[in-house]
Amino acid sequence: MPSPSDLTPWPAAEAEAYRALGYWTGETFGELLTARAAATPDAIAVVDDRNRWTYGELETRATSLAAGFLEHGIRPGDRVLVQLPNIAEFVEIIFGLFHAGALPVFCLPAHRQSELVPIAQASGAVAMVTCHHHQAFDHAALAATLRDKAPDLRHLIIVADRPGAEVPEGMHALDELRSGPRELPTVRASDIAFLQLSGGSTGTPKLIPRTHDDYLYSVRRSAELCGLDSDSVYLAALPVAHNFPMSSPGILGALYAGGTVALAADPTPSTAFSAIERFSVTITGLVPPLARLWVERAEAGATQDISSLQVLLVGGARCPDELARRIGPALGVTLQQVFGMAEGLVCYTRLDDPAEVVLATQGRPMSEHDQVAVVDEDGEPVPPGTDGLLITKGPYTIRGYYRNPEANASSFTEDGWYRTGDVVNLRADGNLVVKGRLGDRVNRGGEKISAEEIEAHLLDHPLIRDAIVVSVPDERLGERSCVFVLAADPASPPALAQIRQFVRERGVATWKIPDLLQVVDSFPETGVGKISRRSLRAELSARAAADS
Ligand code: OOB
Repeated sequence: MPSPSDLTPWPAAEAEAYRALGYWTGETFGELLTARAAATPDAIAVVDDRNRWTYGELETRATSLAAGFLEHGIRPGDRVLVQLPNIAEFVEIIFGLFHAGALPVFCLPAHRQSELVPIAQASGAVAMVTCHHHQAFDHAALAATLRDKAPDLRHLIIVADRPGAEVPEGMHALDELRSGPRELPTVRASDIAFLQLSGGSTGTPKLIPRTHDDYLYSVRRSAELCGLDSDSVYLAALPVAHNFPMSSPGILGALYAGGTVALAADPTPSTAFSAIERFSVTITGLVPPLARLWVERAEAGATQDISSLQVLLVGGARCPDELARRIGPALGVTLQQVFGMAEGLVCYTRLDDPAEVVLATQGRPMSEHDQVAVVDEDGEPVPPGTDGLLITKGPYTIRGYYRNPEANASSFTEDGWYRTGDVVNLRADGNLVVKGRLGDRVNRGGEKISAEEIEAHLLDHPLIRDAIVVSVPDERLGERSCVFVLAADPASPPALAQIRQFVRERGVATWKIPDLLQVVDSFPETGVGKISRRSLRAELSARAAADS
């Protein structure tokens, strides 16, 4: 079982208040599915290219998997890495784990060894559920490598490429696990339900423990604010394990509302528009670069009928105002901006907000009991209407990372506020405008890159003496990554293709591979005796932005 220190609790008085307000209801995700399956067993819960399951079927499948997980020695409280593409099995698997009281650790399909080894180690995961192949990548082989490097990782469970297809020796096919009914453990809603990953963290991964109580509240509130009901069909176009398609309002919001979850194999307009047409999708969520692709395709005249789509959420990175204005007319939808983070706080524009608010702000906190404050670098409040750093606490924002006291010391104030690192402007009407970020993170179209992580890899390259990674504005992605390099031998500087290949071979997620390279003779002086990489990054970033 996880030790209590795995979860930094909310102060007792606040926890009591959230219960008294009816925010934390004591219901678990497993109980939610059981209740929905009892109420509307024949309603369609999940559809993808190959499957179509009712709530009754989903519940049967999930309880059967839960029995199998328990029979294979996965115990309540155990952590289980889940790395899957957008397939219906993702839903039955996570509910199987919820029913078994085990904790999914949500990994993304693009994660590779360099992300997954530290995640496996930090979470102490005993099992991994993954697919065999996806987009020409052998995930089962990756899982085998992880098993060699993470001693606790004992069970590898594989979703076979086709039903009945072979999986590598020493691994279990998911279908083998399905087992008869069995008594399931009692799960407490105040316990951790799963671990999410913080975007762009480095070193010991920042694992985010979310409880059933707090997360289900955020799901319920999101479903309300995004207008979900039992007729809603939510399309998971973004990678489904990410917090945004999971809960804003996401697949969990759709299931909470008794609606349908549809999964698209990828978010490109051709695949996703076909899914919208086929499954009569009513709502989905996208990062801005994808929203732009969809808008461009629709403006050019799409062949598919996407008229069922009513609401498009856009978030994960700042949506340019110009793009925001085109979304409604091009796609025939109501735009809803969302500014959220896996640590908790989620802000939405409301469906009935005036156009100015929807087009130019990232909305306001979803809970009346979210506390937000805008402060300077010393933690002092800035004058109203001035840009500053956003800090927050509330009924679904964590008070600490999982087993990571170091990150807790820097990311939380002594009185429990989470330092988002985002620079925002809080308008008089309560809506936030996101202006940027403090620190060393590139937000590449919603995918976060830690500058420090990539620099550490680059410093191992024989042709590189020193390297600094900065973000450069990019019309499509919002930001891209640029590496400034001091060559080990100025006569033979590295080429971009070489460093891209080097970083790829380090086994990092594809979006982290540097986009641009600038070889320089020296880094700018910071004016302080000690070299501050942070101020160097700021300076190089400004220079790269001016050049681009
Ligand atoms: C979402 O979650 P994460 O954990 O991958 O990233 C959170 C960070 C925020 O701190 C902020 O820097 C950035 O992503 N961000 C935005 C934004 N939404 C997120 N920056 C500007 N404008 C926005 N609308 O990205 C996430 C989680 C739940 C819902 C939506 C996004």
